[in-house]
Amino acid sequence: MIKWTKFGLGGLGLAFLIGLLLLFSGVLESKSRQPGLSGNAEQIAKARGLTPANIEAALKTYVPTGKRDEYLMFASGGHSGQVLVIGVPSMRLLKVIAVFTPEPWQGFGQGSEESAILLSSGNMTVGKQRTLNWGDTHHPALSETNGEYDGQFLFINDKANARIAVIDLRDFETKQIVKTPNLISNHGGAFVTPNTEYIISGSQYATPLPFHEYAPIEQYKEKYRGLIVFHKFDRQKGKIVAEGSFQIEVPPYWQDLCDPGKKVSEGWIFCNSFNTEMATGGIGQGKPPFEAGASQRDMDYLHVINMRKAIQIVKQGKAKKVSGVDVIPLDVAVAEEILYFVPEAKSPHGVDVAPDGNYIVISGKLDTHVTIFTFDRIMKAIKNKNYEGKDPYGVPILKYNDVVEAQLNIGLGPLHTQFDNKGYAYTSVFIESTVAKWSLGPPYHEGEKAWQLIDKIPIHYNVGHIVCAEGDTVTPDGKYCVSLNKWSIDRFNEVGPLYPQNFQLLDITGNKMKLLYDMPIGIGEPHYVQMIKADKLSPWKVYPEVGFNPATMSKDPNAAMLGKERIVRNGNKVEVWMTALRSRFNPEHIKVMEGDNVVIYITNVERARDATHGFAISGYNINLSLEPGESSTVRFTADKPGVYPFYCTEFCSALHLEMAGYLFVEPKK
Ligand code: CUK
Ligand code: CUA
Repeated sequence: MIKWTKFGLGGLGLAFLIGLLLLFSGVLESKSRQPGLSGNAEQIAKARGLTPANIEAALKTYVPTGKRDEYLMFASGGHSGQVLVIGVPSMRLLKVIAVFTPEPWQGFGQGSEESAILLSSGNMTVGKQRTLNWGDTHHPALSETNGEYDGQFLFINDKANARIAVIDLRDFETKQIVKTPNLISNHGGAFVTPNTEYIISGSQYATPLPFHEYAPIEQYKEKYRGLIVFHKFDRQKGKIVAEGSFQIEVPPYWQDLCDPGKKVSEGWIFCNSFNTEMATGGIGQGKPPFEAGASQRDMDYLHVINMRKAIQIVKQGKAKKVSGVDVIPLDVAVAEEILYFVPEAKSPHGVDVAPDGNYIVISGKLDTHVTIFTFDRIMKAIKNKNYEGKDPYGVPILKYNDVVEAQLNIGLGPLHTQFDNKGYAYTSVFIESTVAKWSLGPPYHEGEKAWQLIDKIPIHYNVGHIVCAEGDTVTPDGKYCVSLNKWSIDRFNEVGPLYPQNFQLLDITGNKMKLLYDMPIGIGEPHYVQMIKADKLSPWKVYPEVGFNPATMSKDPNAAMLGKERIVRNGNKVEVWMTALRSRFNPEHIKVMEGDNVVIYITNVERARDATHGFAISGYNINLSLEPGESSTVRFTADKPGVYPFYCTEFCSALHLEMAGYLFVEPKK
């Protein structure tokens, strides 16, 4: 039994909440014996064992049917290689955007020529060609204008294969996959500059440069290198372009996350690193394993990069072409003074530039502190050439005491930091499984000190990243944060030894954080997420024209159109122009000979919202998704004689089952 009065939740507020529930639950009163589903709100709450805090959380997160969420999260889908779109505060999953992995429902990599080209464009270009069909997505980045999310594009990296994908937020589909030249893997990406001129990405595990060259581990210091990559983005084209893209060679420390400067620090890039020890592992040869070797020193180096100057240097022709890309060699980067190091706490992970652009927050995974540097101090130290010394590659190291603004003890294992609109920062604390709230800079609130720990909330468990509403912009919203937890242990129904991840929604409107909701994630291990105000997005409801090709984002001149359906044979090539409309394909019979090359151009000529058709051919491993207006192409060799039904795979109408046809493949005589 719950004694409502026992909870100190602000009597008035609570009475209001319960009143509200009672008001809406009168209709539910009945004598039915279904505990938890019958009776009034108070009875239901009692039967289900809900506390007043639970009820408050429910009221803050429940979004009734037909109503929209205030924010959308774009979450990395981790190993799934995809991107998840989730509404906040309801935490409803709205979409899985196919990015690096075939996705049959969306017809992605499942027979459509357009998606096959897209997927294979990210293949490694050296050695045996393999179509990569998975990705390890880590960091989604929304495009920005003046440091604000503009709702136009989303970028995401594939750590496993050093790729970056571009998603257009008009149709929420992947438009480009770029294999980063010279890199095997990348971790510190994708991060955008405040006007999305560049998408930044950093290597993680140093490899010989260029990556396809071989060098034994004994030559680690001489031959292995890291890279900071600047992909030039052409907003008009909606594509990453080769012209203007460049890279900077950096020492073989394992570069981790980056964050571009904003406002005062715009034009500068900050990247973490660990393994400045240059440990090379070799546990089998009696050497210290990486985990020990790479964490011997107390300090690693924050890389401070003058991006504007780097751009000039490339323009002056001082870069070297490696695999066709401009790479600023390490010695040039040193000589031209575009790279500096700042000593940072042991085994750092996240680096996060605060909304004002001046504070730069670093967290050391094996430390209990967040460390705050200021851009002002860094600039002053650089100007005065006040160095502590140089690293083995000649990179100047600034004096820690010159650039540090504050250090704050928040708990063991801080990783990533986000910001709100009230002058607070929120840091995920991995080892401790908490989120810490602390005051960013001089006090904004009565009774608080500068750089003070304000609150901590336990999470469940092992938080990696944290995201807050519009948290990477120059004007974060506050209101919600989500703790992106690696372990869920005892939070959900058990589903075998592989547990879901756990996204925990936090209410950050009050002085103390409140846990509102747990969302299990049963697909991949998401790392980072960005959260955008939903009204900044204006996606298409249907494709703008019938015959629209999402790969070119324009009407396809060759699209099949209503009344122009036909089958044309030319030698052993058979071309089919087919339309899909509730509830038929036209044509319904396709007759070809064994060995013919078949091309089907197919258009969904519908204009009604949600009237999507599928197109699957049995035995040929083909399924397309045709959204209203969309035109797509399927190309295959009819090498399996027989009779193959094709049919619509979306339950589009009452006569959906009748939306079918036959492919006849006549055997060769
Ligand atoms: S990383 Cu995964 S928790 Cu790739 Cu941003 Cu920190
Ligand atoms: Cu079209 Cu089912």
